[in-house]
Amino acid sequence: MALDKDVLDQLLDTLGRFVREKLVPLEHKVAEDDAIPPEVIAAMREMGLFGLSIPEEYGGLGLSMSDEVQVAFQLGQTSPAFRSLIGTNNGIGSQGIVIDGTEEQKQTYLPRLAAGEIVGAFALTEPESGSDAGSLRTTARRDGDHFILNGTKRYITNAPQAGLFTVFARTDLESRDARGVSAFLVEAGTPGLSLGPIDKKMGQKGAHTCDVIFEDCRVPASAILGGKEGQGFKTAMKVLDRGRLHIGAVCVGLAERLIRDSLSYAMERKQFGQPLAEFQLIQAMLADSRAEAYAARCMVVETARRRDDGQNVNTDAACCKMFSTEMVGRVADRAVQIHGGAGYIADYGIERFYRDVRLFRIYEGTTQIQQLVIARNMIREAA
Ligand code: COS
Repeated sequence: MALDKDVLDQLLDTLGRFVREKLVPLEHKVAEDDAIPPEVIAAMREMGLFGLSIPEEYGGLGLSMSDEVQVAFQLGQTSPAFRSLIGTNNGIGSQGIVIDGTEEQKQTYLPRLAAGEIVGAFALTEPESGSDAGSLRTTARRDGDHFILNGTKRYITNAPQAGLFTVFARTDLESRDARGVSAFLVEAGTPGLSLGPIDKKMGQKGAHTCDVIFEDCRVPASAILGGKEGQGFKTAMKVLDRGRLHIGAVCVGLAERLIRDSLSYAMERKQFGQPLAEFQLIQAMLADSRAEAYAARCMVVETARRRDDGQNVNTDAACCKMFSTEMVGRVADRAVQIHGGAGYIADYGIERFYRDVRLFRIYEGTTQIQQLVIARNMIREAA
């Protein structure tokens, strides 16, 4: 259900101000400290940002996808680390429960995720299984009315902070593909669950990933998401459909921020006796960025609307993810070019965004996986 227009406008207005006045001034510090200050986390909890996509009956704001992308356009206007903190509770760390969870699982976890009391994480990727998610090797061996988990998950976003992991593991030990995979809800602190050291990343400092290791980690059968074995891979794919659209929206926000910064620099900085913005070769870069960001915005808005209408947006969400993430890469590259030497120097923050946006083309399904999803669906529809 969509929020009342006035309520949504108010939320977007408050969020816009929060981003401009509180988050943007902290960008450099968050990158330097590799941490988001606790008062910012508290303010994000207060604004309900951890529960944007969680239904109201479980304590969230219950935003429609159309509303959620508007929020992501705003939150995208600053360092992605801020968005990442709330990203898993609204996306991959909660949506499995929202979409496929039992009523009891929803009651147990969604209110705490919505309040930001716990952080959720999505444990799919493994050392030997990334794009080929269906080939994962983590096992869940049945032992009476329990399962025993063994395996390692890799690059798990927010794992160092997480209170709840949605873990994908093979319950059909004979299987090799997606069909033998189930999803489990595993709480942090469960004996046998441990974390590796925090990964040193290229960018997005302040957002953390690490390995999650399961060694004879015993969980009750009631921890199976939705209560049904063998459904885990489908749950993962449904969660990613939604996540990919959200990432597309974040990239639009970031591109718009970079275009604004590039334009104001180009209007201020003078060379050959006039502002950079007067040079047609600079104008071409600004115009290309503007048109591409606008195209991405339109795609995201339209796909969100169609998803809210109940249509299958698997292909379109992949189109949005692919186009928007590649688009923001080009926009960030032009932003560095327009800033010239200043674009390469840390003080201006442009090189930081250039590194930050690189991740978007990789996680929640690489560009190549989106191409594959799009083309496979095209062939299937035509057949
Ligand atoms: N919604 C619902 N069900 C879906 C689905 C979706 N979006 N996509 C696939 N499925 C179902 C299929 O219908 C199929 O079901 P049946 O066995 O009943 O026919 C099952 O899931 C397996 O699908 P498929 O045969 O397409 O699986 P593949 O192993 O070929 O994998 C890709 C498909 C490559 C698309 C998938 O592995 C993928 O998305 N990989 C990238 C993973 C990723 O994004 N990782 C990022 C890290 S997580 S942040």
